[in-house]
Amino acid sequence: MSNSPLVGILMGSDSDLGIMKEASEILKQFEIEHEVKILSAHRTPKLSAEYAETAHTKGIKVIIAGAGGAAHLAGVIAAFSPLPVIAVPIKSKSLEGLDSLLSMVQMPSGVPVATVSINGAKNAGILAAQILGVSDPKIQQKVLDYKAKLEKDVIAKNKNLTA
Ligand code: RP5
Repeated sequence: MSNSPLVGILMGSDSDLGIMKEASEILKQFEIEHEVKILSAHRTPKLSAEYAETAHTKGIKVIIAGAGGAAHLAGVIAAFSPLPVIAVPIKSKSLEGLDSLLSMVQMPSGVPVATVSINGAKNAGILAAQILGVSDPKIQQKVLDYKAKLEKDVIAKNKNLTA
């Protein structure tokens, strides 16, 4: 494993950690170095911009950003960073995460973020691994192994069906 983190996992609040840790867990499974930070588009806008402007100079290759409600974190990071940004809409208390999803997915032309499903932090981690795997055969092999395991699990479930 490289010592320097390749993926930055950001979240708007520590209240997002319960979901966002799933991105960290799958990256650990793929043995991909990553860092985890709380950064808010609204509460720490300067720190968010600073992180986005400098992450690529420190060896980060992909950023995952989770936020809930008026979820502008991924968009703000994408505005300042040349890196691919994966957005995770966090399920909110009032609107079940639809507000988060729409805040993230409806980016203006020219500033994309790749938005996964509501609370889809695990998929965000897998997508980050797939992006890294394009230029790293070892990581790509781990993704292929993961997919083979998915298939094996479904085949086993079919064998166990009794109905
Ligand atoms: C967003 O507001 C965070 O991403 C979080 O999902 C939501 C609520 O934050 P807290 O009030 O729990 O800190 O910025």
